[in-house]
Parts: sequence; structure tokens; C-alpha cells
Amino acid sequence: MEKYTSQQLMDIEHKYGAHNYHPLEVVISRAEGIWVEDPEGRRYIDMLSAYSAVNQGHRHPAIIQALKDQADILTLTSRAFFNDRWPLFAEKLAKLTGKEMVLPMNTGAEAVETAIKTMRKWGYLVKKVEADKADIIVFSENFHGRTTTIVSFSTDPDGHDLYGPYTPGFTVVAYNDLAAVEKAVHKNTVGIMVEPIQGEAGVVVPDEGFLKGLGAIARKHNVLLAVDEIQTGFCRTGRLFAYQYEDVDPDIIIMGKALGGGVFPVSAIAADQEVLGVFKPGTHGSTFGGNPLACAVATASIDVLLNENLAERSAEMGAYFMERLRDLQKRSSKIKRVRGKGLLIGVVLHEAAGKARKYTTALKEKGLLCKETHDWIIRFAPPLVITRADIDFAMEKVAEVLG
Ligand code: IF1
Repeated sequence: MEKYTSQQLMDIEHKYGAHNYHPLEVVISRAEGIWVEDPEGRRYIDMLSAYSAVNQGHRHPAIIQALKDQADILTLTSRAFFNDRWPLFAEKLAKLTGKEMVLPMNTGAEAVETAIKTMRKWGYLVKKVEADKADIIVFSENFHGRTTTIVSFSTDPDGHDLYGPYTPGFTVVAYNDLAAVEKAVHKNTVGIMVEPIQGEAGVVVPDEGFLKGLGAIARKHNVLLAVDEIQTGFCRTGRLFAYQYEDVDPDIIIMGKALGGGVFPVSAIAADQEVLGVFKPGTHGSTFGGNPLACAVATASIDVLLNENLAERSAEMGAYFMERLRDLQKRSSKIKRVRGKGLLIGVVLHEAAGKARKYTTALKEKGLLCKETHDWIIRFAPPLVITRADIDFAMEKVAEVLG
């Protein structure tokens, strides 16, 4: 391949690629573990992990080996036939989640759509809700994906506006407000869908007891509770799933991102037979969902999380990183708040410090790739294989920029 400079590549993208993103001005052309490199050979620590899709680290050897091995044998069959990988991956993911069944898709948004369809269908078939009246409770500042139905209940104008007509059947209530949820439930409510921590909203951690409270409301009113663990799952927050911090048993677990081990999209939902059993042949599906290559990669991705104790590691390194950031906060006029769980960390800046983009650009110059969310929040979410020494190294740079 002809060699291009970063500038040339950014210019070409600007000309031919739709402008639906505003990336930081860095081109990544190779990566390994927590490190990424640009065409000029400059190295950076990845503090975003592709929005938590690279929890296992870039190109984890065991995951890449599984990819290569499976590519040599069988890649795609469709679900018109059985294949020899999906049954075993289904069993593994069911046991991992403690649910009876799983349904595989590809992207996160597809898994969310699958959860919505499941809740509605369960509502009509099991709860016996009036035809076409099913309602699902969601939360303000939610982020669940980009399909027309999902953006219908987004409260972010950028994600939502000018995509109507919008899909009805959703009631938006304030996050972290159990009384508001209790008030919003009515006879046609079939589900509650929630992020255990709101990522896009700026790493918003609800009060302890919120998820448990949602579980109690769901039981009381015969409503399904669906947790969107697409971003918070697979050890990101210091547990296998973020909901496990609380004594709650959600009916539907929605998974994506790191299930694909940083290789390609793999998503799924898990639930018991009483819930996922609503699907009969022909009522839902996907050409690529459950394909053998994806199943091999996802199986290896889960093995890495378990074999390397990445939940414990995320909890430990996250606590250390947050302690170092809070220590810096004491000496900084720029940092207003540090919040998060495990290695999903948000640093909220004082408005007087100026917009976060200025700082993510400065951090990039020093070799740290971070992404701002909204105008005042910087997200730190490195691959979970990061070490204490790496964090010390990163903190030197963070202190130079935010100290
Ligand atoms: C973008 C945020 C992260 C998600 C949750 C479902 C999905 C996502 C909780 C959809 C996806 C992404 C997508 C990416 C930006 C990003 C994001 F900033 F928007 F919030 F990660 F923090 N549920 N999150 O976080 O999954 O269909 O993309 O596979 O859209 O630009 P997907």
C-alpha cells in the first residue's frame, strides 16, 4: 500500500467521507495492547478503547489467534443452517450471564432493537397488553444507539432532531429518580430500559439502590427490566456487568462492544426462556448474527476477560486512576469532579477552564488519546490491561495539561 501522511489521510477523509464525526486530529495506523501509533510513528496511549469495545486491549494475541484459526475453517453460514460454533457460544454466553437463552446480533443498536421487540412481544403474548399499546420506560440523557426507533426516544437534539416521524411507545423519565419511574408505570407498560451508568451523558453514576429499585418496580408491576450493558459490560466498570454492583436480577441483558474483542461487531441479548421464548422462527433475525467467525472471536474475548481477571483488574486500576485524578483535582483549578466506576471515568471540568476539546487536543500532543463528551467532560477509559506504571506515566501528562 502506498504510504500516506496523517495530513493527507485526514484531507482525503474530509473530502470523501460524510462529516458525521469530528475526530481528534490523529490518524491511527497500528495498535497493540494499550498503545496506538500514527503513520509518522508517534505513539499514544489509547484512553478511549473504541468506546469500550477494546477492553481486552488492541489485537489481544488469543483473540487474533481465534480469528485467524476460524478464518481458515469457516466464516459465514447464515442461520438457514446450523454451524458448529454458535451452539457452543450460545451455551457459554448463557452460562456467563446466568440466563437460559441468548439471541445474537451484530451491532449494539441491533441488540437494543432486539430487546425492544422482545419486551413488546412479551407484553402482547404474556402480559396481554392491548394491541399496539405497549409502552417502554427509558431515561433522559440516554444513549442506546442510532436507529430511527432508538433516536425517537433520545433527548439529545443532535442525535434526535430531523429524523422524524418518530416511533411512539416510549416514556422518558428522569434518570436516578425512582419516584418518577413509579409514577410513569401504567397498565400498558411492558419494560424499563436503563444504562447502569450513563456513558454518553458524561459517565453519570446513579445513586446506590437505583437499579435495585428499578428491579423492585419491575416485579411489582409485572414489567421487564432490560439493562443496556453494551458500554458498561464485560468488566469495564470493575464487575463482569455493572448491574452486579447491586442486588438485582434484570430480565434482559443487552451486550455488544467488547463482546467482539476489539475485532468486529458482535452483540447479543440474554434472557430466560419465558422472555426470549416469544420469538418463533421467522419473527426476528440477522444474516450475520451468530456467524462462526463472530462466535469464535466472542468466545475468545470472553475467555480473555475471565482468564486475565479483567474485572478485578479494572476495579483495582480504576480505583488507583481515580485516586490519582482526585489527588490532582485538589491541586487543579480546572477539575470540578472526578466520577466513575472501574476504568470508566469521567473528569468534569469547571466551565471557566474552557471547553474539554482544548484539553483533549493538548493531551493528544502529549501522547494520550481521550475523548470529550459534551463540552465539559473528558472520558478516561483505557483498555483494562493497563498497568499501574502505565497509569503513572499517563498521570504525568494529565497533570501537565490539567494541573
Ligand atoms: C457513536 C457515546 C459511547 C452505547 C450504549 C448502545 C450503543 C452504544 C450504552 C449502540 C454505543 C457509542 C456509539 C458511538 C459513540 C458511543 C458512545 F458516546 F455515544 F455514548 F460509547 F460512549 N448502548 N455507543 O454506548 O451501539 O450500535 O454503536 O454498536 O454512535 O458515535 P452500536
